[in-house]
Amino acid sequence: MPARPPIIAVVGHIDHGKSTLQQAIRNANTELKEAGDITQHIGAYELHASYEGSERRATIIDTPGHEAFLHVREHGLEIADIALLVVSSEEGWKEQTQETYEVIQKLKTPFIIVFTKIDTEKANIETAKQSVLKQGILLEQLGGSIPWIGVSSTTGEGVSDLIDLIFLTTDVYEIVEDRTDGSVGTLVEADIDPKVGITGTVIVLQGSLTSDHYVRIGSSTAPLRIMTNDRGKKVTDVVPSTPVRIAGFDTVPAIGAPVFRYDSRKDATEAAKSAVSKKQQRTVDTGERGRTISLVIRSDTASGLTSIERAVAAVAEEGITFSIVKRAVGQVTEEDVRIAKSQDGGQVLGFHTTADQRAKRLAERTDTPIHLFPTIYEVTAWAKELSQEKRGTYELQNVTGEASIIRIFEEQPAQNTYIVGAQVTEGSFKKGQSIAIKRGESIAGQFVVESLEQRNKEQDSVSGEKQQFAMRIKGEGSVALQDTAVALPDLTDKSS
Ligand SMILES: Nc1nc2c(ncn2[C@@H]2O[C@H](COP(=O)(O)OP(=O)(O)OP(=O)(O)O)[C@@H](O)[C@H]2O)c(=O)[nH]1
Ligand SMILES: [Mg+2]
Repeated sequence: MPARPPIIAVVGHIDHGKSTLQQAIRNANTELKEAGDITQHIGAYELHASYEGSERRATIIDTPGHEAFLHVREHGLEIADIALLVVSSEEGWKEQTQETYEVIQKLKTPFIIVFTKIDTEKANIETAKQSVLKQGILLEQLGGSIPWIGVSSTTGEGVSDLIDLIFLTTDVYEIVEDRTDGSVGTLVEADIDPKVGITGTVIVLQGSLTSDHYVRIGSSTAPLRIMTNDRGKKVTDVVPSTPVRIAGFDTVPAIGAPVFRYDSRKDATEAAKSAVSKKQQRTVDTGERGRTISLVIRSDTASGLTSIERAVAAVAEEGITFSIVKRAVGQVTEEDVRIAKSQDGGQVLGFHTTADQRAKRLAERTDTPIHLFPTIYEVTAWAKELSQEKRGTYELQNVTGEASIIRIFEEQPAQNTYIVGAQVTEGSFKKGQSIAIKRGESIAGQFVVESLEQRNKEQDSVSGEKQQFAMRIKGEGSVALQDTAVALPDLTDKSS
């Protein structure tokens, strides 16, 4: 099997300097562009370098560090031969470093630890090393065999040593063209380019692609007439381990899927027809009955859509379900608004995209919300707020008791536990029940009643107007004097 250049994934916690490092490696001699944007997609770039007197090539995959993009990091690592696990020497090991490391372990990807930002005032590489050692990762020269290096992407210190280390490390492994399913590569990203239509970024792993071929990914096909490299230049011939952007797909292909090559359009379309289109489950079900929020989701890329799905699933409150009724790459269209409108309370959610004029007009006319967010943070914040709001209105319509908070006996915010005194205004309170804390018009917290006490005796429930009692509650949010505790119906008892 012929050897091919290595594919290197740059992974790690948000803001630890992955994109800047990727640029510094790639452009060892040229000026850095202003980095610092939150990366929201996968990016694949070619590195040309000389190592031990010969010209070498590698493909570097930049991945986002934000927690919402775990799946993008996973895709990146799946095709990588080695990983650069970036750890900021200012911050050391963090949550997404850990999460990413777990993927590296699962896939058994060889990795190099790269301590970034060594030029800054806050940098402390010794502390950063300690944070890595604490994970049981035994670094070279410190009793172990895991290669590591400190770099500054800003001053360039350590960058050429890192490039050497990359080739030194990859040369230990046999990196060959070893696809066994007959495919030529993997799709790493898909988007819609306003000028050339649906495009896919493919990394070729075996054989080659030339401009007279056709490709198929799942049931999506494209001719190879318009192929561009990572610098936007037109190419006609692509060899293994090279990333290439292919324009002209008929439908949006799925990321992570294998790419097959054909000599004629007819062969490609016939194969596409017989390709089983596995309809993915689109509903993000939180497992509880209750309110459903219908969404039409749009993003400029296929991975963006998955990010939206993950973001909304992660924030869904108990009893709230986000149901994705349509997902598509590109701008929000009139048809999207029509579909959202046909659902009770349906909304359009766009991440990193825009809405066309007709869509906006229809949305205004029909009072259908279109929410467009440039970052996944805002998607998460919006979904969180919406699901809390829905939960609030749902439960406040079905309350089984109400009491005013008249004393705070004990506060343990670190454990989210409070012991409060309350006076019933109506209904009843039960041990084990969920309660909401209302402050004015808003919900300040949601808790579970761990224990109830009246006249120094434990009770299972308390009812009756003006009854005073104490309760120990644990949950989320806060509670203060003059708040109202609202006893909530048991969601599992009710069908909605
Ligand atoms: N001084 C200094 N600043 C750096 C260095 N590397 C990165 N930075 C800065 O750190 C910030 C974050 O860098 P990015 O490269 O965008 O971080 P990232 O890991 O790609 O972030 P995400 O893609 O959002 O996960 C930017 O403001 C960079 O300019 C470095 O070596 N030295
Ligand atoms: Mg980045």
